[in-house]
Amino acid sequence: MPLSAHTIEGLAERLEACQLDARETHKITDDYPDLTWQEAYAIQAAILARKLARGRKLVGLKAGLTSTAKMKQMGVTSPVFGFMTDDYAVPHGGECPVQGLIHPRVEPEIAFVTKKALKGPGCHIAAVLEATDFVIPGIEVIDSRYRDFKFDLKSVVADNTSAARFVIGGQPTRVDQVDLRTVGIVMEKNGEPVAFGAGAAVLGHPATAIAMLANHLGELGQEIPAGTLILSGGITEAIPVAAGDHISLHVHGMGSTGLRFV
Ligand code: 0L1
Ligand code: MG
Repeated sequence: MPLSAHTIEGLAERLEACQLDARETHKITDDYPDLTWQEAYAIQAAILARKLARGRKLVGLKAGLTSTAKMKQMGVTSPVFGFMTDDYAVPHGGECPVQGLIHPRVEPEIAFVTKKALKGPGCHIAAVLEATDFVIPGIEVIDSRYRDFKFDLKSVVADNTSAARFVIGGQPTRVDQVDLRTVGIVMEKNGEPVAFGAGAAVLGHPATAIAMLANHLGELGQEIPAGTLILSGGITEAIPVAAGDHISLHVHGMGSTGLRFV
């Protein structure tokens, strides 16, 4: 039986409370094994609505599970999508208190900023590149609200794809100044390289993730507005972090960004 609006609101309240209190919970599908994708995204949308109602601002969108290897491993053919509000943003080089987080991990990403709206269906890489104002290095801090970071895909969609914090910085770069497939990245933890890769790890080209987001939103009658920041997904596996860790991300030709966990 489909979940009622009341149940969806209650599940959103539970997941958001766990996020705000930095405590774990059990998976949504433990109680609702027949959860549909539509219901999972409806729970996520209800979490966003709760934040906006309290005066939070939507500051970005994200694609997750975008590395081909991880998608194969999880048995999915499409990434998952989520959002970031203003309280998720960490200043370039700034501090990120771990107190508000459960079991944070960091992912190296390429962030896109659009200058034109993107609307699916039928959105493709060329349309994304044409609509992109600039790309910039970004680090996403993910923090599943589920016990031991263990989940299934619909539960993780409901939990806003584990979104928690992010930082962007470095050199805003036009897409004709960089080959986003071959661009190399190195992420360092306390000065030691811990993750390396190239843009092509994200669906062959990070712009593909943005096109898939536009197509996903198109199915809901929505679009990616001009001026939107979008994290295109982790280029490598996520790296666990703790208080005291300094993380920096270097993207060839695009500069560096970083943050310190305190
Ligand atoms: O941004 C991401 O790739 C995370 C998507 C959700 C899965 C996870 O928490 O690893
Ligand atoms: Mg990510």
